[in-house]
Amino acid sequence: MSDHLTLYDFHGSPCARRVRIVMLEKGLEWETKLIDLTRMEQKRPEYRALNPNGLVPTLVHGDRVIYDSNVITEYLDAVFPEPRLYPTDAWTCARAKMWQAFELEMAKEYRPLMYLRVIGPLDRRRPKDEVMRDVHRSTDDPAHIEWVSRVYDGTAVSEEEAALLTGQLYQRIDQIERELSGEFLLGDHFSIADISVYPRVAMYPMVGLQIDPAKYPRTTRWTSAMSQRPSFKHSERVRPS
Ligand SMILES: N[C@@H](CCC(=O)N[C@@H](CS)C(=O)NCC(=O)O)C(=O)O
Repeated sequence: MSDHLTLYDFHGSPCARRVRIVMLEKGLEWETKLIDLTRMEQKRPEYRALNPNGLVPTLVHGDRVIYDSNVITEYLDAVFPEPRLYPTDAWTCARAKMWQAFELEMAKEYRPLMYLRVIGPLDRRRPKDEVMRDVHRSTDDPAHIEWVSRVYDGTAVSEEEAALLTGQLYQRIDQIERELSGEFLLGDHFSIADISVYPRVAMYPMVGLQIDPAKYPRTTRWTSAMSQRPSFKHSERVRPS
């Protein structure tokens, strides 16, 4: 089997970024194929043939297709074990995976705000019929079509709902702040837990949520240390530099 790696990716996708970080940590090279989430390309039949969930990222390794960022990172860690990013000890590995589960919950709270505050304004730079034409090119699923229409109109998420989601997202930072007892989420060891959670936290400002260093000193220390790591820096862009 060929060792060629192709990542289906999109700018600003925290889920794809954690895969980029893992590949950079392991010194892997890969090809990038962009899936434009603002045009709902993730719902196109040809992409869903690779990833039935219609979400980014998907990794193709030789003739193997792997989707879901946590599945992909665990697969990469098994196939390219150096350096190990998933702890080998059962309890430490369980703790790392609980951070991944935590991040999956954060993602549910984050997604509506992303559409309200980022994708909606981006869409509105074009006439609505143009945006809707692109969506129809990607999918005929009425749920997705309706969602894009509401995102365009700014009615997908109400301000009341946005305020509740904001509260929940800050509770997540409260938890990180409470649990950060060392340099990393698992204490003294850098691991997949940091790689899984950081990309989401780093995107808080994008949806208008600032992380106040006075209120969150440990979280701020952790995010700034992580952001200096070469793999984290180089993963900011979809193509490695
Ligand atoms: N659990 C999945 C979630 C993937 C996911 O939600 N991806 C986002 C980008 S970070 C996406 O494709 N969003 C488009 C959509 O919601 O339709 C994973 O970790 O891969």
